[in-house]
This record gives sequence, C-alpha cells and structure tokens, in this order.
Amino acid sequence: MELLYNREKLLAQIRAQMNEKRYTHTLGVAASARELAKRFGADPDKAELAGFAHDYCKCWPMARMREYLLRYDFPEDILTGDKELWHAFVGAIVIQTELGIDDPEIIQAVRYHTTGRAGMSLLEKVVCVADYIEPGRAYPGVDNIRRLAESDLNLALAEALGGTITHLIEQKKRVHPLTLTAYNDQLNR
Ligand code: DGI
Ligand code: FE
Ligand code: FE
Repeated sequence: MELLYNREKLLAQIRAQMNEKRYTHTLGVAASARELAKRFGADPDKAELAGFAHDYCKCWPMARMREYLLRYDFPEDILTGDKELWHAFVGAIVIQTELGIDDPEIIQAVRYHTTGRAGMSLLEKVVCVADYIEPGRAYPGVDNIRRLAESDLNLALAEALGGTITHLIEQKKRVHPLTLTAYNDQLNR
C-alpha cells in the first residue's frame, strides 16, 4: 500500500480512529518530535510522521487489538501482560496496512514508544520523549523532562522512563522488562 498521501488524507484517517483529546495529543507529539529531531540530528519528517502514527489504535476496543495480537507473531508476554502496552505493538502493524507506512525506522519508533527497549535508535528516543513532553502533557516532573530535552535526549529519556517505573511501582502495576532494560540502558551511557 502506498503512503496515504496527501497529508490531509493521512490525518483524516488518523483522526477517525480516536477522540478529540487523543488527536490533539497526536498533533502535539508530531510537533514535539519534529522539533527534537531537528535539535538532535534525526530526520524531522520521519519523526513527525511517527508522531502522527504513534497512538493510531490507542482508542480501539481491546477486543479489536486482541485480534491482531492473536493473528500476528507478537512476543507472548504482550498478550498476557498489561493492555496499556498493546496499542504500541498493534499500532506498529496497522500503520503499515492502514496508513501505508513501510519505513522500518518509523515502525520501530511506534512499536517501542511506550516501553522503550535496550539499544533504542535516535528516532525511537525522539518519539518516546516527544510523547512525554508534548505541549498538552501536564504531570509532576514534566517541566524537568522538558528542560533536560533542551540539551540531552538521553538524560530526558532516563528521567521519563524512571518516572514511569516509579509511578507503576507506586500503583502496584507490573513493569514490563522492556521498560526496565530501556531505563538501565540509558544509565549505562
Ligand atoms: O499512549 P500514551 O498515553 O500517549 O502514552 P504511552 O504510550 O507512553 O503510555 C501508555 C501507558 O502505558 C501509560 O499509562 C504508562 C503505561 N506503561 C508504560 N510502560 C509500562 C506501562 N504499563 C505497564 N503496566 N508496564 C510498563 O512497563
Ligand atoms: Fe501511546
Ligand atoms: Fe502518546
């Protein structure tokens, strides 16, 4: 499938998947990702497109996402694990079939935007951090992450992942191994 171009068609298709709040967030992530890409030397167009696509199926019913998880070859612990992670892994598949995105770097950036992973690419980091700092985000610590992201993408990412891990532990929620290894990997630098 060809990339849904023009941009108007692409955005209309994405808009149709989600509520207004999620769409506003999506546009914010795309803008922040473009900015971070320019700052840190990633491809701004790829970063923006990944931002547009990153939460494509976030508002889908769980049952619809589960169909994909059963039909495609996903890591076993995603299906049995926390459903908050599903939209990233399913999104990486459906943006190919429904938006015509075939760039492996963009697909990986969507797949790992929630958990991260060890050895994240520059584009993966840009999209992950953009998700944390887009203008609509408001949570304790966001300004600190925004400040770090002015100059050091890795520090910003470590701070963001560390905050998520702390938050998950406080809520007695499971931390996926990918999230932990992504965090540790940032500290290894
Ligand atoms: O989709 P967004 O809300 O824009 O943001 P996201 O994709 O980064 O995160 C979605 C949710 O996933 C968020 O509430 C935090 C949660 N999350 C991130 N890592 C883990 C996790 N949840 C669990 N249970 N385990 C994780 O490792
Ligand atoms: Fe997400
Ligand atoms: Fe998001």
